Amino acid sequence: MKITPNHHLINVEEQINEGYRTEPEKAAEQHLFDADGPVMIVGDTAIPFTKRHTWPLVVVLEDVLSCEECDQLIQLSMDRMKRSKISSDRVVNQMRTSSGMFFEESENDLVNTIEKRLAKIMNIPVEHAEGLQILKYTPGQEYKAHHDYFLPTSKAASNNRISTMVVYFNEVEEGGETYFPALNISITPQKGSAVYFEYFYNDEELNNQTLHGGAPVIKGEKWVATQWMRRKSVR
Ligand SMILES: O=C(O)CCC(=O)C(=O)O
Repeated sequence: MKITPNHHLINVEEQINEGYRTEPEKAAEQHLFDADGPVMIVGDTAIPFTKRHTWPLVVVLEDVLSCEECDQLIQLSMDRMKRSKISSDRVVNQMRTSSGMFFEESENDLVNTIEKRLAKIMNIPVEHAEGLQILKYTPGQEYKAHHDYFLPTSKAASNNRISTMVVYFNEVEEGGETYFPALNISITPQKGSAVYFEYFYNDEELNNQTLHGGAPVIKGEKWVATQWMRRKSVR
């Protein structure tokens, strides 16, 4: 049988359910992202990336979207933006003051192409991808530091998130960095670039360290897309 990331994820889950894991599996941590080399080839495009942190893995990628794709996604979402909510219960909270919307899965050709590209980069089958979320921040708006995975007490944790990619649609005049306080990393949005990180480690401490937030925008606007991957298929 050909081993795909999908099979790998399901096998790991089966083993956990059975309470069986070998000593080497317990000790070994693996990255989901194929982080060998400084460039990833996706279709006919070379996507350069820089590792900003290895455990947990935080990678900054350039040229994930073209300028035209960024502009088109802003155009397609701007009339559908609503005040952002948080957690699986979808509640309004001061943690997150941006506005946002979700595209339906493969809602149109552009979204379909981009979902497939992001899944390829994230090295997870597109069936594990939540609908693409678009966020817009105006001055003063932010997303305070949080984890993307659900707490074990949440119903959503039975098919938890395992990795995230935040893609930047524009350069922000001032503020709006994505920051990881536990890792002392801050990423300045560049049009078409992205930050990727994952939290599918055996060691919960590594997962905890992916705490991150969107710093308040001081001047200008900030537009991003967030792609979350789940451990099991969602479509
Ligand atoms: O806006 C950002 O820089 C981060 C967004 C984010 O943390 C998220 O969507 O989970």
